[in-house]
Amino acid sequence: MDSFTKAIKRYLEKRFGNSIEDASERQIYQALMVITRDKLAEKRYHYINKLKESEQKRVYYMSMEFLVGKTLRNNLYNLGIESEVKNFLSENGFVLDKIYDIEPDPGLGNGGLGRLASCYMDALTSQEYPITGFSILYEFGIFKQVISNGWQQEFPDNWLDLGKYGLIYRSDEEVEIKFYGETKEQWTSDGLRIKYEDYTPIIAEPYDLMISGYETDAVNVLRLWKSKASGGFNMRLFEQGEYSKSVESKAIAESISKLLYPADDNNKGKELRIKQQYFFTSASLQQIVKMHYKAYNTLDNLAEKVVIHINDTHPSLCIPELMRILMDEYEYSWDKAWEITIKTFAYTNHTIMAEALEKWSVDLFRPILPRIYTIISEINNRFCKWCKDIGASVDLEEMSIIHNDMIRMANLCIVSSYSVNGVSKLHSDILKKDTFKSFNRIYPGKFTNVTNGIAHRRWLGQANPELTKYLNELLEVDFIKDLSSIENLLEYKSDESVINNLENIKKIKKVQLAEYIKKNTGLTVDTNSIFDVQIKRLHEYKRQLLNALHIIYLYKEIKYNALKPYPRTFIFSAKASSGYVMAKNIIKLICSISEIIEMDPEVRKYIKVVFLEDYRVSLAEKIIPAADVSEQISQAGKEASGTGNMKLMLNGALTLGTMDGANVEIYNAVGKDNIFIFGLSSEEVSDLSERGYRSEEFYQNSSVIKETIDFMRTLDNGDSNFNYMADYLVSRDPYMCLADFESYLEQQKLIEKTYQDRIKWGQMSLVNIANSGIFSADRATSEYVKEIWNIKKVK
Ligand code: 26V
Repeated sequence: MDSFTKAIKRYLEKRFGNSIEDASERQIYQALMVITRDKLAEKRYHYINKLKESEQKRVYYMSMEFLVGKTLRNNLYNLGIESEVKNFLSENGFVLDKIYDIEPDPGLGNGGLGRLASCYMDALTSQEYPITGFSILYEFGIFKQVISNGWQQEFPDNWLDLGKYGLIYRSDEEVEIKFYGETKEQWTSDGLRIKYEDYTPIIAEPYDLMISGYETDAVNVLRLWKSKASGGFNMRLFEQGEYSKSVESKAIAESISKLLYPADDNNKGKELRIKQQYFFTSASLQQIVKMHYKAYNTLDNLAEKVVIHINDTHPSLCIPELMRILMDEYEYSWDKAWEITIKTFAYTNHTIMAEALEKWSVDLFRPILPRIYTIISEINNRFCKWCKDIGASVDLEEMSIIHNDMIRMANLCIVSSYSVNGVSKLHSDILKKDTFKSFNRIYPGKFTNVTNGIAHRRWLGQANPELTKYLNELLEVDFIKDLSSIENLLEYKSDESVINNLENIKKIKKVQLAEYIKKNTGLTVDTNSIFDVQIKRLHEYKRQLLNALHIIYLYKEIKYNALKPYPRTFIFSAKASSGYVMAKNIIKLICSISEIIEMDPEVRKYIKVVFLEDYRVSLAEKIIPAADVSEQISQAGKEASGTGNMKLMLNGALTLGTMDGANVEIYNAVGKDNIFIFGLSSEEVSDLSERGYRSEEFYQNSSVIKETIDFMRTLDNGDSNFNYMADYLVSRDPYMCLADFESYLEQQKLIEKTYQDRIKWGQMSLVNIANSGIFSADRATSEYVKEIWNIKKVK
């Protein structure tokens, strides 16, 4: 620690010519970021040497997204020096929390998929497993959301400005990526060779982010690739005065890593997206193969020493890229290359929403990646032939990789990987029984389940130090090291003093959140009210609209039926992808409800609606510890897993949910008396869908639905969209909000009643915390380690 504080002082002197007394907060921030990074790099050096010596198998985790969250606090916490640094700074007149605030959230992801990747990096590193993440160094992460008159507006997120201090540039490991051009077959003395001509080269520059583990010597790396033109700008054009043309190719090259695609809901076959995918998969594969060859002088044993994990289909071009490298650069035959390839890849599916399943049109794809296209096409031909040969009555319409001139990336992944998994029991069952049933028939045993998990060290240890400290003293076990030991809390279920203490901690977190709400929205919320929270991407299938409809119902009852409900604060936070009109309309609707209630003194005594803008990891860390109710109300069968549900449960919120995704497993863990379940099951949804769902029938046949929707229309003032949304619900309602409304209402009433029995609620909350052990990312990643990857700790 002494060396750490010395290093900070030295950095301030050398870099800024400042002593700590004269330093600014911004300088302190920079010094802390750099010194922490370098300390981790030094640890990494020892760790990597051990790893190399042991020649053990490694995992490479490929993901277009890693939603890392702020790094500084996480690293100081993991290094076990947070309180010393805090004291050192406060002795010198600085507040560590204010320094933390300076760091931008590296928003290199859209939502659950990207956050999961980061939780897994953290958990695997804490358990000393050798893993490297690969992704793109987006210059602009997920947009900053500003709400203006209720409508979402998007602004660029220039995170590198202040975020760059955590990165290490590795100029020695640049690689070249080839686009466009033509491939030619050429007979040489060694046989048939592929010659690739007239291609456009792009350079991939590597930047490493150190990933620390909790109380361990392990340090893993997240490698982020940045695109750069090969050869800079055109000097001749520049001299001729054609300045903008001279830098054009540079700008085109750099556009590849410019921006994270801010949509997670549809795949609108964009050229730039294909380029991003190939750019980072090719760069990563080239590096993996090169390192392996250097270590072993052969690639024959690649599959024994390497697992490449594909996080959703976005990195699926890894597969043909490995085939290409093996055949074109290392002269392997097709058969030998294929044998290695199918033993190297494992794939996780994260969605069954048809719009999000990736497909590329052949016409778009082939000119950009001619050689890769030929390889995919050959994989497909051989796969289709194999299907016919085994004589299975298989459905090639459903299974072939290329179909109707579209390349189906999930099919490519299934055919080319040794393992395919879903992310919750229900989701994995749906994959096997429905989405990929024919594949499951011809590949028995290939499909498995690994239920998602969360990094509890961040989501409890760091986000809720008050609860962590209390449980530590009470339980006398190190549940931060091993979350399963948190079940010891169950012993205190009947201990009223424990229940009271938990309630007091919840209150502290609610007061903190209320301050944030006041500061950011101007709204004053009652910290004795129920904090009812729905935080996640805005998607119709997640049904924020159902939640809004319930609030409209309450408003009507308070206003016209003298209902005096127990006070509630409904808290929303969500980004909509920029082209998703209906999602933006739902945000507008929620904001309009909030405004109307705020203007009505009769109503705002009881209910308030808060929409917090710019949902991101650091905001989630503030909201989750303060939540009483966790809204997990997706249409059954649609949410692959959910992970926010687990984070909220761990912090003592009670789930109000459908039997969907991991909610089913939360239900099994806590038992029916400690959760509020409503709505159709996924089979019932399918049945109703098949029979033909008509929301208007629900409107006509239920007086509460009818009255609520009719009332909703009266709120429309021309500037709002109540009428428009009412029409949508009655005429379309694609995710069956109306079908589930009455059952939702019933559970909402039960919540209100139960909350007022403070002991009962406290006990339920305690049972939730105590049973959250299975949702640790340590458990989830251990399953990947044992069931899929077969790797060992670095000792
Ligand atoms: C899809 C697409 C489609 C093309 C445009 C860009 C883009 C970007 C991301 C995605 C991913 C959608 C899949 C996803 O985020 N799934 C979520 O994964 C979580 C972690 O497994 C899981 O908890 C959520 O239930 C699931 O929705």
